[in-house]
Amino acid sequence: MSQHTLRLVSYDLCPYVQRSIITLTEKNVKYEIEYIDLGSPPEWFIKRSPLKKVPLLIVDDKHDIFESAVICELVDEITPGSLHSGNPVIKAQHRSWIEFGSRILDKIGALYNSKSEKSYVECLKELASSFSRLNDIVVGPYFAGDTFHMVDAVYATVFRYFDVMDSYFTFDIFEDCDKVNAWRLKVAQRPAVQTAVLSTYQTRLENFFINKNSYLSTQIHP
Ligand SMILES: N[C@@H](CCC(=O)N[C@@H](CS)C(=O)NCC(=O)O)C(=O)O
Repeated sequence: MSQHTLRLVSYDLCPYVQRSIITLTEKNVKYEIEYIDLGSPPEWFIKRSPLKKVPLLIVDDKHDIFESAVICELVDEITPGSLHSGNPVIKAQHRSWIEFGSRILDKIGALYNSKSEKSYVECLKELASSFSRLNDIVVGPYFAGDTFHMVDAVYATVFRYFDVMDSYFTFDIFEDCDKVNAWRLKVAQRPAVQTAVLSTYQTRLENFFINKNSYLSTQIHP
């Protein structure tokens, strides 16, 4: 429940939008969603979004809130309960790993934009190393044990890429990461995670990869 009217301006493939949607759903918040075409964003969006990025949360028709971390924190604060630990140090630690998750998203972007096999393989190695590092810290079944936190929402959007990309790889990127792999499967079962994307997500993401004309595009055999 929230006393505010919330409108989430979104792009259907955006992982940062997804983490906002997961947070809104987990916190049982009523909101409207508006998808825009990022390739040709409407004029009103360019005016309202200083970084010209989604997600943008319009609160009470007048306050424009940008940056997914800020949006998620706001949604958490204006609703009962919290997706963070009550312990400030643990909360800070989760926020640190949320940053790490955003850097993994950067690496995923570098992967699907890589033009050469060499840089593609380099990105895959960096991703495998990030998951291996995560494996040392994950408690299981969720990041910090039995409770779903905001950090879990962030990684759910990271893992979703691999539901589509796994079939392009000749190896299992999670092979040596038993805890991360179990965590990945666990968050994928969460209803808020499942409903954070449209039913067309897989096909749209695959087409997005194909249109990149990158090394990854050549690995796709639909
Ligand atoms: N740091 C931002 C990243 C958001 C972001 O990169 N959004 C992408 C779509 S996934 C975007 O709007 N890109 C449009 C652009 O860069 O022009 C956040 O956490 O909200």
